[in-house]
This record gives sequence, C-alpha cells and structure tokens, in this order.
Amino acid sequence: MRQIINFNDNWTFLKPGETAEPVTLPHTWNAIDGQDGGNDYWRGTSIYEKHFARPELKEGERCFIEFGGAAMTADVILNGKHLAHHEGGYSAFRAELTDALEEENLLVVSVDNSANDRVYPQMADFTFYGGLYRDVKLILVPETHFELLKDGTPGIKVTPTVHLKDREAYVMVETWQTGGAEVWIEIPTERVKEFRRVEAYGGHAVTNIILKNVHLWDGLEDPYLYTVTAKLVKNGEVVDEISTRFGCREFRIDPEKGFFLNGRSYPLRGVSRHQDLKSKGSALTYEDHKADMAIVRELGANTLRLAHYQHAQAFYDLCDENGIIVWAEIPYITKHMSGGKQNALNQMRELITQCYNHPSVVCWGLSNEITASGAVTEKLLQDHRELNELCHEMDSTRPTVMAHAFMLEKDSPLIPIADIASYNLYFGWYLGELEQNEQFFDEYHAMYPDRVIGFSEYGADANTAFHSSRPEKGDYTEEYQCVYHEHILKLIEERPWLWATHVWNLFDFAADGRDEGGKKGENQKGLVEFDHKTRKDAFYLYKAAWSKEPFVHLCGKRYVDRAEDTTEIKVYSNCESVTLYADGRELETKSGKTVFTFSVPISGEHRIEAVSGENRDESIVRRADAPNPAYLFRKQSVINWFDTADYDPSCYSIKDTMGALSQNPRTAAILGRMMERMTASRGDVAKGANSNANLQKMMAGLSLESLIKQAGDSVPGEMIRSLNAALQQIKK
Ligand code: GCB
Repeated sequence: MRQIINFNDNWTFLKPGETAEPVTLPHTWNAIDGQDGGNDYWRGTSIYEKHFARPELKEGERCFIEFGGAAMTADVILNGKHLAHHEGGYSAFRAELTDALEEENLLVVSVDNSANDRVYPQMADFTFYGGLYRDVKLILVPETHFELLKDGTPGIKVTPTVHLKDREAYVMVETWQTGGAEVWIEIPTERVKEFRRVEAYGGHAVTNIILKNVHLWDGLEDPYLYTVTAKLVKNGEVVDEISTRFGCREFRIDPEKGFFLNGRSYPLRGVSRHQDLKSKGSALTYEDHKADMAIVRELGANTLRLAHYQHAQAFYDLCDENGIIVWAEIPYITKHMSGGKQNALNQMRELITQCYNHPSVVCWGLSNEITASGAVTEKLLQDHRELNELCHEMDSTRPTVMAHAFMLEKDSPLIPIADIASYNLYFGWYLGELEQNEQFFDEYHAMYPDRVIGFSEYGADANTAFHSSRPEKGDYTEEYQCVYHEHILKLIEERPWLWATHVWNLFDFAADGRDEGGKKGENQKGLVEFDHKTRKDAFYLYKAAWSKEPFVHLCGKRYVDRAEDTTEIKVYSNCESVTLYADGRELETKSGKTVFTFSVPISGEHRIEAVSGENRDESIVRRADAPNPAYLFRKQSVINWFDTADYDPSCYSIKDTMGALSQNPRTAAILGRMMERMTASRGDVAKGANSNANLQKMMAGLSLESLIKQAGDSVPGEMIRSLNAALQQIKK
C-alpha cells in the first residue's frame, strides 16, 4: 500500500547574498517585497535544501516526491543527481527519488522566478511570487503502482455522463499503472457498492459503471460527491490503492438563455480569485483556503473564476464540496510570446490532467487578454488553435473559453477559436462611461446571437479610507465602487444570456507594479480588502443579490463625517423592506430589492439603525463643517481649475481629443511624455496596453481632459496646468 508523508518541515532556504534560514513550507520569498510597490520584487534563483534519512522502503518499493507548486521553474537534485526540471509555477509535478536515495540524503530544489521568454506568465497585473509555496509530499509506493509521473496525474480519470431523463449516470473510470493485470474499481453508492474487476492492457484499465437513481452534484444546493476507489492487483494481491471523488452533473450553455445545470436555468454569478494574501503572498495554508471559501459562501456566489493560473488542488476540492462552478485557466496572459507555445501546451496538459475529476470545473480558459499588448497575429491564432485542440483531445466534456480584452474587435478571428467567449470590460473605470458596458454587450449579442458570451471581468478600485457624497470615476472611494457595481448588477440582471459573470476581484491582491488610490503594490478592485477580512460596502450589494441568508447592511460606516445638511443613507439587503431609525426615532420604511436609499437630515452626531424583522445594522454619522481631508484621495479638484481658466480655442488645449493631439507632431510629443507618466502608476500591463493599436483607436475619440480626470492624482494639478500652457503655445 502506498504511504503519503508530509514533507513541509525542516527546509533551509538560501537566497543569493543572504544567510541561510530555516523555513517550513509553504514558503515564498516575495511575501513582503512582492506587495509593497515599486515593481522591484526580487526575481531570481533560490535554493531550498532538506536533509532527511532514507525512508523505510520495503523490497521493491519506490519513493516519489510531489510538489504542489514551485514558482516558476524548478530543478530537483538529490545527493548531487539531477532528477527533474519543471517549468510552470502553478501546476503540481512529481519526481522519482528511489535510485538516488542514500542513508542520509540532501535534497536540493533550485527554484527560479526570473524573467524569461518562454514560461508564462511574463507580463500581467499580479506579482509573480517565487518559491515552494504549496505542499510537498513524499509518496512511497510498491514497485507496481498507479502512475505518478505523467503530468502530475492522479492516476485515475472519471468521466460521468448523466442521462437526466432516466436519472442515470454512465461513469467511465480509467486508471494508468506501471504493471499488474487487474484493477478493482469500487463506487459505494447510497444503496449498493458498485464493484468491477477490470483487466488492464498496456498499463491502462477502463470500465463503465451505470449509477441508477443517480444522486446529482447540484451546485450550491446539493454538491453531492461520490468516491471511486481503484485497487491494483498483482498475483491476486492488492498492491496499490488510490481514490478520487467525482460528481455527476449535466450542464449546457445556451447563447440566449445562459447556463443550465442539471436541466434547469442556473445563471452563473460570481467573482474571481487570486491565490494570495497580505503578508503571506502565495504561500497559503489549508486554513487560508477554507477561510476564502467561507467568504465566497457568505457572498452567495455560485461561480468562481480561478484566475489567472492553476490554483491549489485543495481549493478545487473546496469548490467541489461547496457546489461552486469553476472556470479554470492557465497563465497565457497579456503578452503572447513567440517562444511560449510549448509551455502553454504543457501547462494546459497539466491543468486538465490534474483537475479533470473535479465536478466544479466546467471550462478550460485558453488565455486572458492576450491581445492587451500586441496585435492578433497568425502565430497567436495558431497557438490558440493548438491549445484548443489539446483541450478537446483530452476532454470532450468541457468547452474551452477565453477572456478577451475590451479593445479586441468583436469580429476578431481569435474569438471563434474557443467554444465560448467572455469579455473583460472596464468601461466606467479605466476608459469610457458605465453605459458603454451594456452597449458593448448588446451590440455583440445582436451581431452574434448564436454565440455564447459572458462577462469575465469588471470592477473598480476602492480604498476604504476614501469617501464622498458625490462619488466619481477615479476617486477610489468606497462609494464609487458601489455606484459602479450597482450599475453592472442591473446590467447583468437584465441580460440572462450572459452565460457567466465574474467580478474582478473578490479580494484586493498584490500587483507590485501598481501605485494608485493611496496604496502601493495593490490592485484594489476587491470586494474584500487584502487582509481577506474587511468587507467593502460593494461586497454586501452582491450578497443582497445572491445570498439567501437574510441580512441588512448599512453602507458608509467608514464615512462618518459628512459636510452636508441632508445625507444619503444606503442599505443593501435581501429583505423586502427596510426601516430606518435615527437616534432611536423611526424615520421611514422602504420596500424594494437589494438597494434601499434614504435621505436623512443631519445636525450633530446620529446613531443610524436599519432594521428588517430580526435583522439590523447600525452606524454613526456626524455633521461636519468641512469635508474631512482624510477621506479624499484627490486632494484637489482636477477639473475645476480648468473650467474657470481662460483658454484660446484657436490653439491646442486639454479640451482637444487624443486623436487631434496626436496629429500634430509637437502636441503628439507632449502627449507621449504625459501618457508615459500616467501609465507608469498602473504597472506593466498598462505600459504594454499603450502600444495596442485598437486601444489607440478607441482613445482617439476621448478628450485629454476626460483622460486626466480618469487618472486622478497620478497627474497632479500643477502638471495639468503646465501641460495645458504648453499646448496653448501651439496654433491649430
Ligand atoms: C484585466 C486583467 C486582470 C487585471 C485587471 C485590472 O483585464 O485580466 O489581470 O488585474 O484587468 O484590474 O486591471
């Protein structure tokens, strides 16, 4: 029988130029410098060493090591013998140690996250943490055992096909092994134990089992899991045993009606998740994963996009157990690399091999915003075709998908390569206005009514320190994030054909290249802060829309001082009516759905309470004489100075469009310098996007003034003034 030994303890970590330090895995060397901004986190090669005594191996037994993830490339060396090289920081892999074992052993794992031009990701809006940041295990198996090496396989593949009408599932079970003539397959059900003796040929065994009266894996409501066990038999004796859970579910996706689970409409509404956490980086424990899942359940989301790479197996397990529908993907992102095809294919092969049995996973994401920093070339199309074919060869049960950048034309030949599509749109945050989101989707849906389309990303950054009664795009207030999401929630609810929608992001996360909205190194589009604890108000908007757990939430608890006589008090709730009290006095009861808005006169300090049945929440607001400067991200009003300033319309100014300004060589040079500075604050991806031809086309119609407004404090007032003065020197 196999033995699995946790191998996380007693490692020594050696980073060049630093003294060796003892570490326990999971570990990343970028937990701090990958989150503090500056785009200067250390990327290079570090060494993990471990001394260990020879594990007790019985006659013929073999010893393997399993790495849950080594970012980004790894070499495994035991007692001086090089045993494995692995490229790709997010998939698991194994190496066999047996023949290199001695009585006392020195295991050296050299891990490298430095930049290169073949292993994805190389350009993206998140920190590429380096390290052995997932569990490491030793696996001791008999000489004849289920396969361990090929693409980190679990050795067993389960393909259930559900026939809803007959309430049956045909379950195909396959195993791979190094020898043995027979495999025993068992699936205990609620009534009987299904059992098959299967003859194996060429190291492969396959059988079909019909589950009658099948208990479906039915999303949030009933995520029922079966377990299949495979026993490998040699000379009449069971020598190895593995098992995996699986779920029986049927889904289909309709271009007009959206997603169906087990025959009923089941609109996928949820969020994306990165695997990282403040001060820990990517090195999460099982407790951290569980805490993340608890927040997903609290929110009431029924789907997760596990972006932008393969997550820990423990997390897909949690998704299975909790009935969460998953979009899984590889980090083929932002920038197509001409030498990256093999690595993209390898990462996809590993993702599918390792995640195939999870009923939660419903699609394979080929790439994300792959046109963000370059054109659609034949080479890029070809790499996508090959990835797409690979997915279909390996899995005939799940569609492929891509997440497209907003500037990708709707008729691009890239889109129909995958089975279904989704767009990442940020109108109302980066460029353009909120309404452009629905315009975009309505146009797409009218152009291609037979194509499945979804909303793979949308969001707005918010820092919970910043507040305003007149929230606007680019102010980083909690209130604008609410305005933004209220708009998009409505858009989504009115468009049932959007097959899946995913808020970007459930949590604030590390993007070391960023410096905006009062924080360095963080993307703040989360509904929850980077501590994975502090819920922003917008979190409760979605909870009100999705969760069945009755609650009321008073928004603006962090917005205490208000320089106005009457203030807006907003309540998010999934109850049908909400009553508001001020200082114990009943003010008003409102009926409605999700968002309840009240106008409340304020004079001093007031205790506000929102009540619906048993559910209540309270906050304090205070009448202030002047706006509290601590609430302001923009310390000055960027635009007002210009409205009052004189300017000569026969010369160029910031009122002109980007298109007009780029026509004249002198204004174009000024513009170029300014754009460089504006994009620098948003990290590498923004810098890459600047060279995108489609983006340039879309921006040509926008006035420079509207872009500046967008950029907030990254373009200070003084700079705008001198910029405008310079433009005013140039005659049209
Ligand atoms: C995107 C990317 C995601 C970024 C996000 C943003 O489209 O796919 O990785 O983090 O935009 O916040 O800009």
